Amino acid sequence: MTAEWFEETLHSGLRTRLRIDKLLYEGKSKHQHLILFENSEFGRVLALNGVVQTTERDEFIYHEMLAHVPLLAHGSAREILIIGGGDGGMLEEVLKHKSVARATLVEIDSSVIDFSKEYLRSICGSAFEDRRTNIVIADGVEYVETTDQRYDIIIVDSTDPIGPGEALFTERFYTACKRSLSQGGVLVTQNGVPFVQGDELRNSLSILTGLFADATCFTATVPGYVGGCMAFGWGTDNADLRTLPLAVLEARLAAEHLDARCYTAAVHQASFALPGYIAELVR
Ligand code: AG3
Repeated sequence: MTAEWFEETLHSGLRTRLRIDKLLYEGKSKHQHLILFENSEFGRVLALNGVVQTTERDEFIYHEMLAHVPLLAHGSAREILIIGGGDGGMLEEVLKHKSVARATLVEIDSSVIDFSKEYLRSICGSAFEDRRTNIVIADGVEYVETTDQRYDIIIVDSTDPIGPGEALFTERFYTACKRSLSQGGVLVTQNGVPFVQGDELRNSLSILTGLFADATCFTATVPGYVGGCMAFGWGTDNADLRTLPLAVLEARLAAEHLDARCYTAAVHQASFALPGYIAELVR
């Protein structure tokens, strides 16, 4: 029997294939095509509309970096908003922080949440059942435009800017995020792999630079997102948050029980050091 392969269709001249050792689910929700399979290198792999979203083996890198960097830089974040993130991996990392009083997750596709509760417990744990969790099934843009709540951290854990994710890369959305942040709050965004998605990062950063006193990106290498390191957008009016001394980050980390496997205070600081080809896209 010949093996079946999943082929990612995100980039036009680059196609990655992952072997489907066992197909666990395939189907269509109201918003997108979902596939979940087992792969020898990555464990369970979730792809939406042909694009790998998260895998059991490498999800810790993405979720730790996009959650712990802004939360530990802020130092006392109570109200957190996650846009997207229906797999629950980001929610789980956010809830590890003692300061967090409430984590609101706004997901457009409820089926991703139901599905993750059933198949991706190794990624979401019991995050959906935490008493601080507030799940809202809604359009992320409409939610941030209309909420009265102010958030200390907003994490955009989105798909790429194709299909339902497209609206989450617009000036309209980023402006609404800025409005919904508390004073000194931080917006972080999933901003693609700049080597192959440079225009996306340039576009987001040109908007964030106009909205925030401090806008840049930080990076992490996530093996399942091919093409090099991934960039995360960073926008805040408190420029000090990006230049905290190592000792401050270390003390904050020591006070938490994050059990992190990727995040360290030194990795946090280093993630803001941008290679020239990325720095060029950001200014
Ligand atoms: N969503 C980000 C997927 C990005 C894929 N893009 C890429 N390979 N360039 C992750 C959702 C995890 N909670």
